Amino acid sequence: MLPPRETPTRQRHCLDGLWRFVLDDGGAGRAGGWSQGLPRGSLEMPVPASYNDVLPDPAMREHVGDAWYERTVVLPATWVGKRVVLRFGSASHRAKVWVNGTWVAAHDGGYTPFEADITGVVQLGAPNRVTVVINNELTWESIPPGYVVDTPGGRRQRYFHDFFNYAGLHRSVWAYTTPRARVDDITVVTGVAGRRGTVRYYVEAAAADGLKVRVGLRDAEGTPVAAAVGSSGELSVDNVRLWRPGDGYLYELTVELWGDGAAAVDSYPLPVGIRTVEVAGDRFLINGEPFYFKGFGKHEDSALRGKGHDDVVMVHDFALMRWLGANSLRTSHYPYAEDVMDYADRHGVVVIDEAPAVGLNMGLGGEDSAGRGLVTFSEQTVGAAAQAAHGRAIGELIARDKNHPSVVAWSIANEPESETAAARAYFEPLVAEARRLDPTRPVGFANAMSAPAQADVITDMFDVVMLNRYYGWYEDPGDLAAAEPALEAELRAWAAKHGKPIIITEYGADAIAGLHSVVPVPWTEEYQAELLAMYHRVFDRVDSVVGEHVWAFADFATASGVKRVDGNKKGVFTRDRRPKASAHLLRRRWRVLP
Ligand code: BDP
Repeated sequence: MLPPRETPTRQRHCLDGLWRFVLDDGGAGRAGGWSQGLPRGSLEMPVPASYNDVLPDPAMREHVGDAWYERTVVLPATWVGKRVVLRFGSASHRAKVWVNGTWVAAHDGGYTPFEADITGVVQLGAPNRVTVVINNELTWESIPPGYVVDTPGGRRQRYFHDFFNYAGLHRSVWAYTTPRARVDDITVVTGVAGRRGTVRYYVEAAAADGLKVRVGLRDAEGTPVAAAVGSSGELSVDNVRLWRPGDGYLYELTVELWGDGAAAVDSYPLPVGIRTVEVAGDRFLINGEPFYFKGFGKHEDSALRGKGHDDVVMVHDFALMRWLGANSLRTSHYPYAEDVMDYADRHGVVVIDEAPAVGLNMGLGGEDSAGRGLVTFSEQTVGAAAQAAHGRAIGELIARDKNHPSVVAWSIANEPESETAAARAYFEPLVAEARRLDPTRPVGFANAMSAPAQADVITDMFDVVMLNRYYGWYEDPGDLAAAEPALEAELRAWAAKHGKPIIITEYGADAIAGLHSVVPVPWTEEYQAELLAMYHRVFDRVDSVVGEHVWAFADFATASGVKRVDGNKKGVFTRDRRPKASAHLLRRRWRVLP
């Protein structure tokens, strides 16, 4: 799916800002026809943002159910004759959209974009009412899963993952135009042979009978380097400048549709980084060279905004990662805003791109033991419906992110149950689907500590071993002397069993910023730093380890629970991005580690 861009043939208009907002507790909105106009109220809600923390109201924070957004928009009269599209970067977790009271779109899944052709319902040059209802309930049919319980205090959401169930219009909303005959999708696959780069391209055009596809590739200075005619083909670039970690060099592929006229009918520019990715034995190769991942699992999370995308937070976070010497991140535990992916492309930051499949493991319990006593994979719990939703989520992730050079691997789940035959049956078709959709990138999943090498029965289907490990925290808390050999033995077991590259996708400890002790004890900054240093000693001894992603970049909000103090405190930075002692330790290591 192509993001909206301004081009010689396309315009766009941003619908971010304050929208009218009404929480709907009992489903009155759907029954009462709020799609034809919201009841008058005084609430306004910023977009993009989660709604939960904007107003200091427990009912807003813990709301379970529908929330309605509405605004008026006037789009330029000059758009007459064009195809007009309304596009949402994300709406958590499902949404329905109306324009002037006519239903135009529905979407399930809180972390991927969706759009609607509104040409037939929009009035150009006049006010239009855009209405959206979003619903934040996690169910046994959604990814991530959850369930809603009735309590004496009202309906409550239960879920099995360790981050707050923020909801809202989390990313930008755009109206944009395309010509009727248009470039609908582009796929590029790049290759390198010596000093020559190749860009294979596939263009899907719509309503474009009789039109020709022309493509042209320019380097970052704007100099044309290759061109071709036809809806698919291969471009060749001599003396190629590769996209590399730390050097996000981008070419631009302009795809045009031409008729007999003097100008292109449609024109769309796609940034292209030329690079290769490959797993060879226990190495992870980018451009044929072994790559070592240094960085974090993160969250889209900040004060007040929740999961709302914010350019200030994004640029600051990337700057802090650079300050530390990090070169990569995992989009734990869901696809991040497209702005983040674009930024990573431009700045040479390597990304493991994760599907929103988290909490598929009742054995881990969940923060308030929501999963206790439940079987993970069954028709009453995570069954065929969730598996289908999971497949769709993988499909939408790959469709959205397939052209990003920064993305070097897909993670199709975080800490799922992976030690049972049911898990294998669940994952087999999903792995096959990910490979079918993208045969060019390694596929992995982040393995939970409860399924060590001898217990896991699914890793053979994947290209990389990705491990989340908490020796010295959930296991042997406070005892690094016991944790160190246990960690090393486990990593060696994985290396011996699979011979694949091992990326440590999580390791860390909670630390309350400002809590210190001479003898490092859990929850202090000293203990967090010493734990990381212990892991680093082990990583440096185990050859198959090709990467270290600390959990987590910054402290983040979670559901309430007795193991969480105002959220998860495993951040190397506080939630407002102040460094803990461990940040300085990582900086000393990562700035010299190749
Ligand atoms: C892992 C999860 C991550 C949690 C982390 C923790 O992948 O989402 O936040 O542990 O417990 O199980 O801090």
